[in-house]
Amino acid sequence: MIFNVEQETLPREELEAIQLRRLQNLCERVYANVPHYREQFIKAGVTPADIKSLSDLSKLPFTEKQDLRDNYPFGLFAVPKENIVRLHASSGTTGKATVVGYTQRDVNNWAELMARSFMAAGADRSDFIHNSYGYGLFTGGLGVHYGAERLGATVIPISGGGTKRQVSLMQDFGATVICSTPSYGLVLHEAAKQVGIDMRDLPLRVGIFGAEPWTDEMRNDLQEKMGIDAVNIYGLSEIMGPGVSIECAVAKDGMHIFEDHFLPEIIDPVTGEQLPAGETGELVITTLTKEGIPLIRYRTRDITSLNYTPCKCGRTHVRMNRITGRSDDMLIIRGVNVFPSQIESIILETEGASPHYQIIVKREGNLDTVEVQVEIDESLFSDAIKNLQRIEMRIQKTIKEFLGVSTKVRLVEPRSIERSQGKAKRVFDLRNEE
Ligand code: ADP
Ligand code: K
Ligand code: ZN
Repeated sequence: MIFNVEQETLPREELEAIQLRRLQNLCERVYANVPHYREQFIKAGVTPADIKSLSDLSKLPFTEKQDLRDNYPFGLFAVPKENIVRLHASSGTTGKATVVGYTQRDVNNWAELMARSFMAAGADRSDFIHNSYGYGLFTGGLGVHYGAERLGATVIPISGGGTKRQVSLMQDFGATVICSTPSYGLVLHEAAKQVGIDMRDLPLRVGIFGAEPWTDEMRNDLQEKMGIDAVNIYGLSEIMGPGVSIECAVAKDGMHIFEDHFLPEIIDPVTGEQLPAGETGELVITTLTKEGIPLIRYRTRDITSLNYTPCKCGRTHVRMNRITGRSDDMLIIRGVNVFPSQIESIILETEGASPHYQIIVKREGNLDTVEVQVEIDESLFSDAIKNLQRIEMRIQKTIKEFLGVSTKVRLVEPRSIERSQGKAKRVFDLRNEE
């Protein structure tokens, strides 16, 4: 089931022709209307007329989060302020918030892309969509909301928080689709158990999880706990919000990027060179249709790779693989690069460990130390200390073996790690604090 069959199954040649036309138009728009871009183009010695093929993309300057900050709040907007119908701001996971603006057309396109996303995930107009993404400046809530309405489904705008009530409303209203961060999915499941609801007995059948990195092991866990198909959705406020890409339920193997609206590249994050298809690096996206705040070669800081092989579902749009982390998130521990998601995979594969964890990095003398705190599975809580120590040792040993870093793994009591309503904070890097 495909929401926009024509656009989502375009032969690549036709797709690329559309992309080129839109890229040329984009360059003209930003050159004429955004002083920052005109300066950057001039500095790079390029004019809109130099973009004759898609490969000319690499002549264009990158845009970084810092550029949005330097032009805070509205300096990168490409239309008169009265044409902006909505503002959002990024959640500021890594510093000061950045502001984005949408024209009516941007908002309409976003709704369509989210409607496409729902259908890719296996939802349709008969679904009841329980939307636990936060409503407000964060793009998650409203992005999902308007997409669900465009699809013609029934949206339940519950937002984050009040977890036990959420669970009973899911039961009362018979939600069939849940949208949340994967970590909040776990929190919902936990609350359900506490009030005596087995989520597998609910009509729920699809979970659309995103907004933070997660792993295939976490997918299996959520699918098992809720009796659903769980798919990965990706987006960022600078580019649009949720619905930049999503996995199809048919393959569950990488997220289709809606390429008629977004032009992706993978670059080496250090040299900025474009990498060949299939290689892993930083995802860079150019917005092809956005009017309010179009972005040229925006460096997402997210690490992934692109898969151009045809997909079983019939969509021709390229797939991006699961994000292994943000380049900002990568921990360098005594010279070894580690992504929190790698540690997550190991924890989730260990029997007796729950998926609730946090990683605390400190510097003692000149040495980095890592403590991984993992909640014990409730069923094991009363077990002999000896068994618990065995679990700690197993995780510790596996991390050392697979990631090459020594850590101290500590099992902690069930529910002792703080639960989040949105994006979970897993890493506490205290190395640069007194
Ligand atoms: P902030 O940068 O303040 O967190 P956003 O709310 O716009 O602002 O978050 C976008 C970021 O969230 C992405 O750049 C990415 O790092 C992360 N993200 C979103 N969806 C996913 C996903 N499915 N998997 C991994 N990370 C994701
Ligand atoms: K409906
Ligand atoms: Zn597919």
